[in-house]
Amino acid sequence: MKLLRLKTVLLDLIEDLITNKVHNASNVRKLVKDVLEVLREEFKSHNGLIRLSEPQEKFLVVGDLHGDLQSLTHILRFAEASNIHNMIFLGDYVDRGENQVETILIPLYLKLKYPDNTFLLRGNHEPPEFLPVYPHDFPVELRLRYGSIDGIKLYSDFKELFQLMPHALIVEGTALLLHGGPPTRNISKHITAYEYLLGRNDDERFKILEEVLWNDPTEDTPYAEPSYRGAGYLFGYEVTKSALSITNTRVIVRGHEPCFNGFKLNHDGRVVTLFSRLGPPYNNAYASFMILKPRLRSGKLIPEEAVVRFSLQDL
Ligand SMILES: [Mn+2]
Repeated sequence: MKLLRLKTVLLDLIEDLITNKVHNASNVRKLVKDVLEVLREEFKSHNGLIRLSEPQEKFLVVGDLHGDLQSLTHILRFAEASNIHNMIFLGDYVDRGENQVETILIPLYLKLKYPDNTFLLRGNHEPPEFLPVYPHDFPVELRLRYGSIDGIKLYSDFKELFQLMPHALIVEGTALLLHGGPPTRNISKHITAYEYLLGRNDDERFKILEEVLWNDPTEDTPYAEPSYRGAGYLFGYEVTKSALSITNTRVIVRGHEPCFNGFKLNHDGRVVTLFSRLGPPYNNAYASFMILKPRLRSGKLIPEEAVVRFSLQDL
């Protein structure tokens, strides 16, 4: 396993990628195509669900970024200073924010350089064809930056890339990570984690992907109710309990919802929501990320202790 040398990566990124390559459509297309190849190869083996054995090293988990390059840089510097080599992103890299192109290119670059240490989950703003999202100004931003011909080509490369992003990740015995939430359907003692999180046929696969990308936790019902978002469901603590049991994990870590204090807990601390961006339109006081430590099985996971918060003053 190649160790992530963030100091070098950051220098590369800031000096090279942001100042030069990012302005050149053919460089960006090459980066996207190279990452596509890596993701295509990986998808063949995981089919949408990544399973990692209990980690020997720390993992840093990043929530929604939505174009916030400053927060992303802050988080990478923290990882560098703390000697953390593994990163899991929970999706929603793009839409909103003037730096949304950089904010997705940096995780892609990390994936290319450190494929075994970097995991890029899919968010609802990396939408499947059947589930459009609003606002979705990413394709507009690509056209503005690279012109309409290259911008349209690039967006079509990105769409292919979104299809290959994993839907969920299980850290064995520890955590279930996904963008929205666990599915409210097909809950049974006999279902496997693969069937539960990916569906047992094409029809289920689409419905479950919608839930995984769009669901939010609620304290108002133990099971499920329709979501105010018009897609996905609100899931109650019974769904959380079942999802943890089916996936043999202890906590669900997800993004998707803005949090004024950077993060929030639901269902007795068994659902952690991370929001890793600052600034408008949410103007949240804090953003956050989370550190998953190895050998959690023997100790107690205290979400409040694992979450690191930061504000605009820290950037
Ligand atoms: Mn989202």
